[in-house]
Order: sequence, then C-alpha cells, then structure tokens
Amino acid sequence: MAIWDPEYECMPRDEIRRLQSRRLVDVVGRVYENVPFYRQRFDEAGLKPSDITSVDDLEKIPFTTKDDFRNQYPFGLFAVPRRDVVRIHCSSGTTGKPTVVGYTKKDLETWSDLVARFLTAASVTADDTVQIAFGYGLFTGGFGLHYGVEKIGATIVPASSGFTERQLHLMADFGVTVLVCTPSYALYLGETAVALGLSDRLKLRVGCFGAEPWTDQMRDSIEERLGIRATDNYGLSEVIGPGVAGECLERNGHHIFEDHFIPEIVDPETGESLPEGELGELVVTTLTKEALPVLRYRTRDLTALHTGKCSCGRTQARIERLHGRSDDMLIIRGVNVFPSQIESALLEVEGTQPHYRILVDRERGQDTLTVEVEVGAGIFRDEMKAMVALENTLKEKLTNTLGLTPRLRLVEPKSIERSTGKAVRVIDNRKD
Ligand code: DLL
Repeated sequence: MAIWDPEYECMPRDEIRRLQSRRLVDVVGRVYENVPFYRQRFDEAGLKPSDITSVDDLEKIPFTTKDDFRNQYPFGLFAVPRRDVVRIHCSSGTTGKPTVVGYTKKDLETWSDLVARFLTAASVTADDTVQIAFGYGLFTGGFGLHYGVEKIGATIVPASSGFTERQLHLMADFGVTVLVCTPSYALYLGETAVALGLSDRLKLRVGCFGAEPWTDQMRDSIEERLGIRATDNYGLSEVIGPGVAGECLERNGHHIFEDHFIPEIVDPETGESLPEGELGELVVTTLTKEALPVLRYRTRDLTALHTGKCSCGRTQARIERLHGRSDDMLIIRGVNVFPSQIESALLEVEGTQPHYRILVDRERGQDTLTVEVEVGAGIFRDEMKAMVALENTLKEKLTNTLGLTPRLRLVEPKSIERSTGKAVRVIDNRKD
C-alpha cells in the first residue's frame, strides 16, 4: 500500500522525537515572541522559552482551551501579521462566538499534505474520482479535503453537502469511486441510494469519513448500504482541521502525524498525563503551524495512544477511534452515560435501524432518559408480538450496557430527521 510521505511517516521513533524537540523549541519561541496571550501565560507560570529544550519539558507548559480561543476572538491567538493570513475558517460551535482559525500560504501547503497522507492511507490515488459532500464554507471539512484530494491528483466532484438525490445521480453518472463526508451523511446517502434504486449503478469503493463520532456498528451499517470500505479520519479546527490523524487500511487506530503534532493523553478531570494505552483526553501541540500555533490544546476528545509499529509500515503513533467527547457525557441520576454506548447497544440488536435520538429531560427534579430508535418496516407492519419482543430485548441490552433503564420509543422508519453534516442525536432539555 502506498505511503504519501514515507520519509516522515516511517521515520524511526527516536528520530521523530528529536524532530519534535527541535520543532517544539522553535514554536515556543515563536508564540512567546508574537502572541501576547502566550507570553502572559508563560510569565504567569514563571516559565521562560529557554526552559523548554525538548519534548520532555512539554508538561511544564500550561494548557490552552476552547475558552482561550473565545476570549481572544477573533484574531488574538494569531502569531503572524494579518497580511500573511491567507484563509480563515471557523469551527462549528453551536453556542456563543465561533472559534476563528487562520492559515498562512505555508499552512495551507502543510494542511493539504496532511490530508493527502490520510487519503493515501485509505488507498485513494490519482485514478480515483472523489465526491466531497462536506459543506464548503467556514467549516474546515470541505476546503480541507478539497486541496488534499487535489494534491493527490484525483478527480474532484466538489458537491458540498445537501441535495441528496442529486449527489447520488452525480455519483452514478460520473463513476465516483470515493465518498468524503460525515458518517451520518454517508448513512443517509446509502439509504437514499436504495430508495432511488441507484445502488447498482454506484461505483463507490472507499469512504473517507470524519468530523463526528461513530461506532463500529455504524461503520458496518454504512459499509453494507454503500458496498464500500469505510475509513475514519480525525481533526479539529483549532489544530488545523481534518488531517490531524487518519486510519490506514489496517484500521487499528488513526495514525497521528507526529512530525507536525505532539499528542498527549491526560486525565480529563485533573489534567495529569496518562500512560500509553490508557483512555483519556487528547491534548495536541502543533509544531509547524505558522498563523495559529497552539500549545497543549485540550481537545475534549477521548481516546488512547499507542506507539507500537503498525503492519502498514508507518511508525507514527496511533490514537484509538474516538470514544466521544468528555463534554458529551450525560450524567443521568448520577450515572455516566456516553451516547456511543447507546449507539453500540442499539445497533447490536437485530431489527433496529441506525437512526436514533437521545432525549434528556428533567421531570419533578428527576432526570429522565428516553431513547428513540427506528425499527425496520417489516417489524412495524408485523403483529404486536414482534414489537414487544424487540422492545424487551432492547431494554435489557440498554440496561445492561448503561447501568440504568431508559424509556424506549420504537418509531417508524424514516421518522427521525436525517443529517447532511454533523448529526445532532442528543437533545438535552434540562435547565440547570
Ligand atoms: O470536524 C474537522 C474535520 C473535518 C475532521 C472533516 C474530519 C473530517 P471541527 O468542526 O472543529 O472540525 O470539529 C472538531 O469534531 O474535536 C471531535 O469532537 C469531532 N471529530 C472530528 N473528527 C472525528 C472523528 C472538524 N473521526 C471535533 N471521530 C473534534 C470522532 C470526530 N469525532
């Protein structure tokens, strides 16, 4: 299997570490010099740039958080003069001010190279035709993928998101071989392809999906509906966008591009570093970004790090597929519940469809958790007995998985709204 940049992607680990140390010293100097926010943070911590001489000193550096981005809105964290910033994107926050990120010309080069790396790892080549069904705009997904695909030299169909039927006709007519979008949109496209009778005309072979969490069970559903191999890639605007990490075809974690980023895993409560293999919050330091370097950014994403060599030949560490976000965790009557646990439990039971919603309410001071899931048309038409049996099985499965019994609502096929971007599956109506 091809590797986009073997010099770096297969670099011996001690060399990667030396490279990281050199680059860390450089970025620390740059932010101290050019970003008042970092200089103040360092000064408050009694830290001088010269105290950071290698990766071993990383833990001395204070964390950067999403709040810091908000407080520095819009350009306070930029480390270069405004005229050197050639592109701006924003992260898809739902509340408050968006998080603004900027790129220099060189940053855009780096970004497209990193996207080319994970696309190559997913087996995309110049012979492919790639439909990009991520939104083009402030979101980093559309443009981020676009220039990476262009770098590889594949043919791009820049469809953007939405207009689902048209997307499928384009795919069929143009012989599209690779689909790029969110996993939830891939699922919707697969379902619509079947409904339109277009499945047989599709030439898709690979999906490169990312931007939201999805379970292995969801991956199976997508692969089955679209007849493809579905790969996962990860990134976030504050760090660069897509292209922080991505799966190879071994699919045993995402290779994180360590010549550009230093990953750490910390305890989300205490911020203490955790040893290799333990689940915790991913913290990322960028090494080469010019316009917006970030030191020890708290991603809120939960994963574990592994440095063992992968059989694909890449030496760069792998993060496990994301387990969700620390701020996604619901606390229901004192019990911690992750939406991904609900998704896995639901999809493991035969008769459900991969479309669900999680509703949280507070009734007379008590938290309530309701899970709505679509069931197959067959079951819906069947006698009551089949529905009751499915309901019991699902309740038992959810209770065993979560440690509490949610209310369950089996709903008709196609009654839950479909997503063309990042799916919103949790509706928390509790007012604190
Ligand atoms: O979603 C960047 C991106 C675009 C990644 C396209 C991959 C493909 P944001 O809008 O800033 O950036 O959202 C970042 O999305 O912190 C995670 O919580 C989540 N996320 C991204 N990729 C994955 C993934 C883009 N593969 C936030 N699995 C991150 C799980 C993901 N969650």
